[in-house]
Amino acid sequence: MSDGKENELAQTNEKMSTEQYLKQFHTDFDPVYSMLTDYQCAVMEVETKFRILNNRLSINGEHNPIESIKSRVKEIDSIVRKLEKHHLPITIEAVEENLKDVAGVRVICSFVDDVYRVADSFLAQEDVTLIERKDYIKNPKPSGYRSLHLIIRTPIYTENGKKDMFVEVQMRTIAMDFWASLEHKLRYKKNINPEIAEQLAKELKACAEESVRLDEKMLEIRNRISADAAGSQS
Ligand code: 0O2
Repeated sequence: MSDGKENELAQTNEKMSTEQYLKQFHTDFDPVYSMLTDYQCAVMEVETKFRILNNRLSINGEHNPIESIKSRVKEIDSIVRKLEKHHLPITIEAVEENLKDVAGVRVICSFVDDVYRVADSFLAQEDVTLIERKDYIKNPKPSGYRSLHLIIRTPIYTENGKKDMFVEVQMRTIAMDFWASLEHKLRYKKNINPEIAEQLAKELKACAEESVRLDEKMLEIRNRISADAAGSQS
């Protein structure tokens, strides 16, 4: 966005309601579209890095560590609501400086050790700068949520040159992803009876504990299969 436009939005901030902000973002769409496209490019760059790692880490007869990759760019309405929640001005500058999860890439691995192996190789790349790491696998959230969260900064190359972008990477196993998808439904369900919600949250917590055991057992079995295969070759 040009400085003029940026100031224009900033000056009117105090007077506008959420609906007006949204209307303005939708009306003044060109710079917003350009910003969202930058985030889309950052998502593509990061996805490509993971796809390359998936190929490289599977040579020498190893399994592919990545099962699937899901990506998204946050919708403009959610961006505005998050800026408001944090009492930030509704400007593109404020988005780019403060919101680190506009571009999101979720990497699903089969096994827990793959999550760390892929994360280490990704973070070792010289154009990937780690900004923040939250290990909810080693320290699950009270809900039972497990994932490795990385906020990174990486460049994209546009027609105007290089631009560093924040990307949030969530890495987890298939079991963790299965759990998180269902729990997310409960978390965002409106008009649910509070008693039922509490009961379901308890059951989901128990499922999260089961899924820890499942991940551990699957890893152990995979290691025994590998050890047996190595033994029969020698
Ligand atoms: P959505 O709809 O998935 O995008 P912040 O980044 O400021 O929002 P925080 O707590 O610093 O908040 O970030 P954190 O803990 O790294 O979590 C951010 C994202 O992780 C969430 O994004 C969820 O995607 C996921 N997450 C975190 N905790 C849980 C949980 O208990 N259950 C599930 N299912 N997902 C979780 P959003 O924007 O909240 O939601």
